[in-house]
Amino acid sequence: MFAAVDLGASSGRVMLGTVDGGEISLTELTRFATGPRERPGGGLRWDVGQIRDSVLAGLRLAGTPVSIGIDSWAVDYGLLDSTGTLDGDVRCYRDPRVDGVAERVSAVLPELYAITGIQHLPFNTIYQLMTEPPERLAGHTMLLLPDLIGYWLTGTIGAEVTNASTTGLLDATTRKWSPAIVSRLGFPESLLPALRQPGEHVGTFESSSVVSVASHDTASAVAAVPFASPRSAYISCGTWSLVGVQLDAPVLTPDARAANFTNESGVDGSVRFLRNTMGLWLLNECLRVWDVPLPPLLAAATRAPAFAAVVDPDDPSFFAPGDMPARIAAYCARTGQPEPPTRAAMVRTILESLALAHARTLRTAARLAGHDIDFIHLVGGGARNSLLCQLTADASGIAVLAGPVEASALGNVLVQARAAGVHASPPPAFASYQPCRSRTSWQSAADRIGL
Ligand code: ADP
Ligand code: LRH
Repeated sequence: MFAAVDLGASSGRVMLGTVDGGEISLTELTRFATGPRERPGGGLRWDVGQIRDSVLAGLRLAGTPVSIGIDSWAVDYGLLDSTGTLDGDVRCYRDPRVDGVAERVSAVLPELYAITGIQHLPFNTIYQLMTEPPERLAGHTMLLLPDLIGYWLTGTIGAEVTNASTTGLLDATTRKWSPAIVSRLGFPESLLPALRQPGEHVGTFESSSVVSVASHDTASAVAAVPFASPRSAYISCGTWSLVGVQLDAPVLTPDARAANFTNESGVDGSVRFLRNTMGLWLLNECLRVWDVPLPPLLAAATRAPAFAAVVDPDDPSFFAPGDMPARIAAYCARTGQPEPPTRAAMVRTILESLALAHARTLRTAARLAGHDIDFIHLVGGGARNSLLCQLTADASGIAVLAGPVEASALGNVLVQARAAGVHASPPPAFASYQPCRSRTSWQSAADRIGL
């Protein structure tokens, strides 16, 4: 038995994974909300104390698993002082402190993309670190969230490489911290701990080994994609939609940079060549305002008329937490479209807009990777949204294979099983959606907002 701690930006869970005849099954031991909180006086933080306590409570229900692995969302970190104590809060990547920082770094380091291959996202760790006062970095060690939780379990320090690749400080070719970036930006070398590979034993918690899995949740999710062919793409769909393909080597070309594609490190030296799209965040934020359950709303959205309005999910106005329905209404007004008249119509607008963004990004991925896409594997919580799966098939003209839902936890268990010498493979997709609506209507919807 293996315990997988999987921390998503909307919920965290501790799962127990068992492998029987090569097949993994998961039992959910605990699930808890993780979402960021506004701190009095300003600033968005994660409540890492509560996350740690919930993880410990979940692990207590796990008995004595062979091993424990931890994965979470990327880029966010805590700073340990010289006594090994967390100094200050763990800020959320949606905190506005990073506004304008990326432009400053580009001026000093124009070759950043050529070194790291990492998509320009304003919240990458490199930009967050630039906002720290130098005295907060001196004598401190940066631990990404799964490494921080692992440190609290084992007392050992390290940086798992798949998640380290999201920082914007790792060289995509050597898969080591980039000395050029660290020295040019003046970060102390002691800030970055030694790298760890997925599958390494990193310490012990009670009587269980703690194994460094693919600790970036998206790396774990992609490790669990049951690829139907080498030319299949994936969408890891939860708070974000991570849309791309798996490659053997990074693509660091000016074209890839212009398309803002990222080359994150995956297991076994693979590269996750993908682009972030805003994802189900838009829907979650609407639900938070409306305070209603999702399933009946999705049923109503299935019956709502198509293309009431369309939005660009990556519009910066949707990034911060807040009144999402009002922001979507404002976007529609700005682009000369009627406001979706009902909640169901609003949900349909969000899902059609996500499907369009998925299709657009997949077209770019195919162009940059130099091959057509046979199937789209849609994994993560979004795989439960059959309307989104069907719309994605329709908008792209490519069949969507849905599932697994708990892809990150499964990828987490896969790496642990392998480290223990147990053969395991991901479960197959549980549903498939064939494209069945003309793509012309999608193009005219996209044309409305110039996409
Ligand atoms: P994260 O790891 O980013 O927290 P998940 O992969 O857990 O995200 O996916 C969470 C999303 O899954 C929710 O935001 C919701 O939109 C979707 N989801 C969860 N349950 C259902 C359901 N019953 N039907 C449709 N969608 C669902
Ligand atoms: C998804 C994810 C994604 C990152 C974002 C910060 O949970 O890890 O891959 O870009 O969160």
